[in-house]
Amino acid sequence: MAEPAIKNDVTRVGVSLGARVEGINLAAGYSEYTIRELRDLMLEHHLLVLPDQHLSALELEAFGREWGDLLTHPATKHRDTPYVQFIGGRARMFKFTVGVHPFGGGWHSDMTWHATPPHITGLHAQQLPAMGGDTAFANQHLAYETLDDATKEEIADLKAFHTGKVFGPDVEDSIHPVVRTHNESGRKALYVNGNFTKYICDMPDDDSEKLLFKLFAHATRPEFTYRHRWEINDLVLWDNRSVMHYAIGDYNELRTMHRIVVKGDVPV
Ligand SMILES: O=C(O)CCC(=O)C(=O)O
Ligand SMILES: [Fe+2]
Repeated sequence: MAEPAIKNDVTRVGVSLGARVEGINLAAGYSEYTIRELRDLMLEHHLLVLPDQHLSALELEAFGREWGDLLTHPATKHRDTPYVQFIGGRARMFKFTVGVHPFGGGWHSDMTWHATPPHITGLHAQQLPAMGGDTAFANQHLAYETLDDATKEEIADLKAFHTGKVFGPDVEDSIHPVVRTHNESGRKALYVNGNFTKYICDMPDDDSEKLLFKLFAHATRPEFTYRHRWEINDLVLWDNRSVMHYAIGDYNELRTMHRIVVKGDVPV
């Protein structure tokens, strides 16, 4: 007998992206069918909020493996497993230093410096400030689709250089297309970000800088965004092929997260 569809328990959380899925308790187990439905919902909404998930780091890892192979991250890992990142700290409210952010501060898609950056990231809220510490997300399909035709034409075949050296001298760099095509939905998305994208290849520095500045500004227009206000035990999953995100550093208290990143394909 087919399992009941979870689609009835899905509500959109933003105009541009995101859906909240109620009625799932991952700690009680899940079927292939549920995973398939979640994958479909991810393709449709680009970000899923699964509230009230009581999972250890190892259980989160096991759930992550349902989506594919997991990557590790050079900057941080959980004490129980290298396949879960432990992200924690006090963002020291508004103490900005140029080029220095709390982990995930600044608009980015995850690990774009990697040869096969993660398709999916999952973040599981452990400890939260009383207020603040939201994460903002921006739909990069909409960002691409709303560019004017001349810009679309200009960037169609461009590639950009992405560096991982912010995480250590031996971390890799990669070159990826400025516009990537989602390998499951076929939809195009803008794929450059202020954290890791250093320059457009085969273009004079000044032109590259101007073009990137223009693209970054457009990509993060508020119209494309959803801002998630976290509750403890929220598990938020997003598609890095479709969205960028920004961890907002507007708090002083401790904020800790468990995180998984699911290996993707080479962006094309
Ligand atoms: O802590 C957050 O809200 C997001 C951090 C981040 O960028 C990430 O987990 O990839
Ligand atoms: Fe991130």
